[in-house]
Amino acid sequence: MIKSVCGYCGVGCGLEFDKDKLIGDVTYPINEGSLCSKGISELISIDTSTRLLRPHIRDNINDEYKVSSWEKSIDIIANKIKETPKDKIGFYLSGQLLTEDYYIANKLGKGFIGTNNVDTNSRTCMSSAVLAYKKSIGADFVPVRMNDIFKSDLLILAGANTAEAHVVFHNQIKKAKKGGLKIVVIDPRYTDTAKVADIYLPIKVGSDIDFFNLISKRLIDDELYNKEFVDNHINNFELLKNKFKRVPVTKMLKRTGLTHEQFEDFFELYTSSENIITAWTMGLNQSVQGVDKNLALINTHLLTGNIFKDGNGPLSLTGQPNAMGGREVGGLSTMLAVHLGFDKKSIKKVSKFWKTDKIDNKPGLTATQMLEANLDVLIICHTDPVYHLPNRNRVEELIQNIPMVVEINAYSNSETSKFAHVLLPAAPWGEKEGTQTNLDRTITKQEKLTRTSIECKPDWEIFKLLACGLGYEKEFDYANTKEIFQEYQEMTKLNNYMDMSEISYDKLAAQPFIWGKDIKTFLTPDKKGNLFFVENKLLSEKTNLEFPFILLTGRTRDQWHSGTKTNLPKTLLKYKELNFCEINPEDAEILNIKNGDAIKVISRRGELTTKALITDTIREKTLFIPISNRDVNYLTNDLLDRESLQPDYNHSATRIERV
Ligand SMILES: Nc1nc2c(c(=O)[nH]1)N[C@H]1C(S)=C(S)[C@@H](COP(=O)(O)OP(=O)(O)OC[C@H]3O[C@@H](n4cnc5c(=O)[nH]c(N)nc54)[C@H](O)[C@@H]3O)O[C@H]1N2
Ligand SMILES: Nc1nc2c(c(=O)[nH]1)N[C@H]1C(S)=C(S)[C@@H](COP(=O)(O)OP(=O)(O)OC[C@H]3O[C@@H](n4cnc5c(=O)[nH]c(N)nc54)[C@H](O)[C@@H]3O)O[C@H]1N2
Ligand code: SF4
Ligand SMILES: [Mo]
Repeated sequence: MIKSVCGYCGVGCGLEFDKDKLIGDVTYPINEGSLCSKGISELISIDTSTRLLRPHIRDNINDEYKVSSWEKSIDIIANKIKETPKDKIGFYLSGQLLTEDYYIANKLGKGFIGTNNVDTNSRTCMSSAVLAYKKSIGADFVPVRMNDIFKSDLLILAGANTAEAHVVFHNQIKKAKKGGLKIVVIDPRYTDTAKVADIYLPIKVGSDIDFFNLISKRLIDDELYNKEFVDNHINNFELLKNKFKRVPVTKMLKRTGLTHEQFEDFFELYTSSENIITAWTMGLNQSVQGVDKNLALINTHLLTGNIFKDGNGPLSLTGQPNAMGGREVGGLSTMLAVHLGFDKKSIKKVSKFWKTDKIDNKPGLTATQMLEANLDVLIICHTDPVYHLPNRNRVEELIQNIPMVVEINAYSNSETSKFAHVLLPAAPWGEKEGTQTNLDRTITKQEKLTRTSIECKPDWEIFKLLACGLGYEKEFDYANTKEIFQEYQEMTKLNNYMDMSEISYDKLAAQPFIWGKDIKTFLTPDKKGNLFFVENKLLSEKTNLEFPFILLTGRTRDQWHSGTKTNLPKTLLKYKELNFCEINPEDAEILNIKNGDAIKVISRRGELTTKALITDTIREKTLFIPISNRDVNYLTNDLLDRESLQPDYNHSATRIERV
């Protein structure tokens, strides 16, 4: 029997592999033996006809790919990199890479090629939360753990659909509810998550800042905030108090679409709850004001003092299995490594550690900037930007201007593969080993369960080959993932709150490690939390008579994003039709649309054809299309948050036509 961990979502469930069977690990603290359909079906996805099994190359994206050798393919890429100015090279990584993969790619890009254009799809996912945590509590540090729900009185889920996106955690929420936990769900859709709520608040899309500001203002006005905590541990209180004197309360409540009674019922529960966790995900992060939405939410915890104690705190629910580990390593272009930035001192420390003098001192391009930056080489690994970036028609135009696009993928049917020149076959989950950090800082180990397909290589090894092709054999002389992990462990000593040196790599699979367990104070220089006054600036795309609907996009339980691993003929667990667009019955009636009708959804940027699913679980004038519909981003808007540069995926103005 081998113990390993699921490679899908940020919950990071432990599992056991016995000959050819996968089951949940009953001794594992997070899932206690249970797995969701994705975890159970991990093995199925290793063995499908759509695996990418050999390197492929072509000169032009209109040509057919030809099978190539590793040697030749790496040569072509290395030669191109050597002749390209470093600021014209980009690495587009993924929160699904293992920590060792991330470490090597980051070291190669930032440390030796000398470009900080090393970013990740987490930019489209977590970057607003990263920025908000840094601003308010001083570091990209999640100060709550999932198990805290058992010590809490109230769990608020804002823009998070745990029933479909963090399934096993959702089961734990249901268990905690039996023990007395109250649950509030804030979502424009009455989701499966909302079904377990004590109070469901059908908020209007994009008005979460108003909602959280209403809470903060009331806490201050009614003197219900924690005065002692604020006096001793919090900055900017007077400023916030003064700013709140002039906010238009009635207008704010109106914007949320909630009634006075709904808010009062909620506020009564809120103020009578001693321990509170507020969890959120894409409903807040993916926004032109994603950082501000996070800050408005975190403000409430700073005012009440519901932070850094059991059963309390602002809990960002990371989506991908190792988005957190990637951030720790330094996989965002806006940081260098181990949570260090591009200040002189940090560059000096990291240069010394890596024994290099090539590190550039300014942040690199973000994933959401790379395609329009006239790059000459773009290396994409474990993610599918043509599928996942907003405003796809423009993405397709831009990617065609890049002379060399390299895609490293374990499967052959991504959308990006249509625009690449070189395809390199990676070994997927089960065929490789390495570590990952889940959404609440638990470091676990994926184990190799089956032989690696002959020509496939783990992602770290592919970056190592590339490093060697560029002449850095000595600096990238790793024999296995353990050696890389141990170097990374050593590196975490450069950051005073992140030391991971006590972990034993060999014991990790059986004994996960939780880092930062003892951090119970703010990580800002003055050890105080920072309040920020933020306002809903209504910056998202406006609806009008021509485009009267707001489009939401999001997860369904059994599918993983583009579906290369989950939308397979052999996967028997499809509990939901994938091709649909939810629409409210009143809107459908006005448009004379019946359930199942073929419809065209159109935005200013593109269109797609799908089927109407009429349901009163969605607010009027709002639509929902699951992201397993690969065409979804032909519709979405490429507006970005000005600080995090995360896209405003959830607020595109659209209209519907019957086909
Ligand atoms: N099954 C499955 N699970 C997954 C994934 C997957 O592909 N499939 N992906 C993983 C990843 S990478 C991520 S990031 C997470 C995402 O996890 P979640 O964010 O929980 O999932 P989403 O479905 O994107 O939707 C979030 C909710 O936000 C709501 N929402 C939209 N706009 C607003 C708004 O303005 N305000 C509020 N309050 N709510 C709003 C939507 O209606 C939706 O129900 O899931 C992870 N888990
Ligand atoms: N409209 C809309 N767009 C969105 C979102 C949304 O909510 N709405 N969410 C955004 C978010 S939060 C995210 S995280 C992104 C996700 O978007 P992507 O990251 O593009 O989605 P995936 O389908 O998970 O892509 C992972 C890729 O890695 C490949 N792969 C699998 N295993 C391996 C391996 O071991 N090695 C390598 N090298 N490759 C492998 C898979 O075949 C797949 O092509 O989408 C973003 N885009
Ligand atoms: S909840 Fe997440 S980690 Fe757990 S089995 Fe499901 S996909 Fe895997
Ligand atoms: Mo994500």
